[in-house]
Amino acid sequence: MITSGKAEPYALASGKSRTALFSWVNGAYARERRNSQSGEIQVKLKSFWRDLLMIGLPAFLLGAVGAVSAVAQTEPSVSKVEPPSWWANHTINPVRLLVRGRNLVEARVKANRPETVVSEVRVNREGTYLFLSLQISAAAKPGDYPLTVQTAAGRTTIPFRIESSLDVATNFRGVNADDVIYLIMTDRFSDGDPHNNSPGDAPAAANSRQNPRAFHGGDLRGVINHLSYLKELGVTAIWLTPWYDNWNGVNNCDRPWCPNTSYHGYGAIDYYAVEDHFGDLAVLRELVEKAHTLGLKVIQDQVANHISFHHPWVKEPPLADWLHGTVAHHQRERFENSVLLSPHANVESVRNTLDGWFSDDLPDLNQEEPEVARYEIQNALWWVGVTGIDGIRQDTIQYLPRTFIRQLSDALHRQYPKQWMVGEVFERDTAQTAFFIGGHTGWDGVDTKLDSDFDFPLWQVALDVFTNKKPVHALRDQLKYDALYPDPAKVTTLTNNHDTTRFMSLAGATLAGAMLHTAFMLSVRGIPQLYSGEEIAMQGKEDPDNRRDFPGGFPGDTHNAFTASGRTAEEQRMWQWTHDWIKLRGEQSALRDGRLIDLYYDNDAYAFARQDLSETVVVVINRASNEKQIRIPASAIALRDGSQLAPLNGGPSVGRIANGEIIVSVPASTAVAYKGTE
Ligand SMILES: [Ca+2]
Ligand SMILES: [Ca+2]
Ligand SMILES: [Ca+2]
Repeated sequence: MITSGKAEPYALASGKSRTALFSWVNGAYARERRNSQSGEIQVKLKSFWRDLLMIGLPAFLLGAVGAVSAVAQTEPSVSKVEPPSWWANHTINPVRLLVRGRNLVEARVKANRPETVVSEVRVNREGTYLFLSLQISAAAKPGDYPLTVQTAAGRTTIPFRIESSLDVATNFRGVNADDVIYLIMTDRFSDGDPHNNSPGDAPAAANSRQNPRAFHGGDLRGVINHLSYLKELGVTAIWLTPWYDNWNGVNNCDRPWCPNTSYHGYGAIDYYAVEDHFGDLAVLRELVEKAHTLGLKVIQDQVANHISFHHPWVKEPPLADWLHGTVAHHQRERFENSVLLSPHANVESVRNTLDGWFSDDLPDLNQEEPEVARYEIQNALWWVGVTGIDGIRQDTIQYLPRTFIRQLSDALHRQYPKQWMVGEVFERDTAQTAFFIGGHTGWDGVDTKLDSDFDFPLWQVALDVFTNKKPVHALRDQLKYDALYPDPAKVTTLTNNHDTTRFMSLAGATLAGAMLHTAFMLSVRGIPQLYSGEEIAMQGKEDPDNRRDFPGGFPGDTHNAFTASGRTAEEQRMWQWTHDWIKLRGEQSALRDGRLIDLYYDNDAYAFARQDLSETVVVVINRASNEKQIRIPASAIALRDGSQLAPLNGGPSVGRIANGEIIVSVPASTAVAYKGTE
């Protein structure tokens, strides 16, 4: 009676709290029964009721409040599902879901619809993350496929969708030497939507064009608005800096780089959301679709190596080994990168390079934990699948285990055979960049299968040559190390990027030098990548000065370099030159795919041929301040006596080939191209 009467309110309680309360009450009742056996039942019962009224009732009432609160705390809840959607007939099946929530210990999960089946449920010790594998039937149609998660304390829903697949004819097309890539720093290109400039949780100081390290308002709509500009320039692919959602706050410190923000995008706080300053998934999909309609490909900047210090995983990692260490205990990256190349490196140095946190504030993910590897591979494929992008630029790729790079490359190619990934191996040593590109096996037995990496060694030499710090033959001297690449045509040749000083701000830079630099980069082997603003000879020293806003992209700009009439004379000259070399590359297949053959090199000049099965193009670069006569060994490129070299870009005409050679007179400080003709 006592138990049933007084326990009634607690019958509403669930799980462990209910059991505990019943045992407490039952314990008291049991003691009374024992006492009753000694003939003292009435006294004890009176004593019980008195105690209950005087002390116990308030305590019971407090307990009731606590128990109700315990109910709320023990019911399972779900706050994030990653990935939120997937596809039927996908090469990854089952897909592995990571569910963030509360009170998930001992959770059971089942699919609400028969086309999906749940297995391999795993919950972390804290009950804050649940992993599950979801098998998707080939017959599953696009739509909602919720799952039910159940614990002893209650149940809740895991939302999940099956997406319709995008058309492979117009999406996922990969990138190759037929393309010219244009790098856009989204925050600094154009503000197409002022409504997203100040998200609710962003302090005013985070969004200020006066601070070169704050958000400036550039966004995906701004890129959409200028797709026609890119088409006019002639580039065929755009690489956008990361669009993952980053932290909206401001870092303050007493160092020169503070206050700063995550406007650059390299510190994800959510791998499955679009930065709210840039737009949302719908705008991103619109951007890719409109780019594709114009014949422009889109490359996503992905960052598998590290996350923001503000990512929820930093305080609550899904697994104990999810990150390399914790905020309190982790290695700081020492950037001894060459140890990655050496078979003689000690394991401590290698582990520091692979596991260390960049500048202490970018926590490093542990891809050797299989759950992390699966998460990141699916994340990469999810973005490809939902947007239709054509390529991926993988940030800081050498700090990822090489076996993981191979896993990721394999997974991309298995699902999207044309898909392309270029890795950032920011090294000036060709042995190191070549070590990471796919197509050959390193001393460690690993072929990364990586489609491309950036040619930073040639980038450095070219900057030095065209700012008069090295003889021109240094270009050829560097290119001979192409012997280290399984296929040098697959490297991505960069003019510059958002991490490097702009050409026009280098010591010794001239407009003529910048023009030679661009001509060389657009005619040498590889896949050329330009950095937004180089086409108008923008200035900018090291980060963040090299990330100035594109003129004309922002409200109130009086200078608009998006139109010919808005450009200065110098800007227009550089723009037209860049445009013309891109056009030439597009017209001449040999400039894209042809074999590179050295013809002549000295302190001032470099002549080379690009030759494929259908044509031969000769490029001659003369850095000297006077005209130069260059002797071309025509027989070496199978041009017969009597045939000609026809100028392709306004260079002076030359005579007919005789005795297996021809003399080309190249005006001062220019680059000319000729095509071999009968
Ligand atoms: Ca904006
Ligand atoms: Ca954000
Ligand atoms: Ca790492």
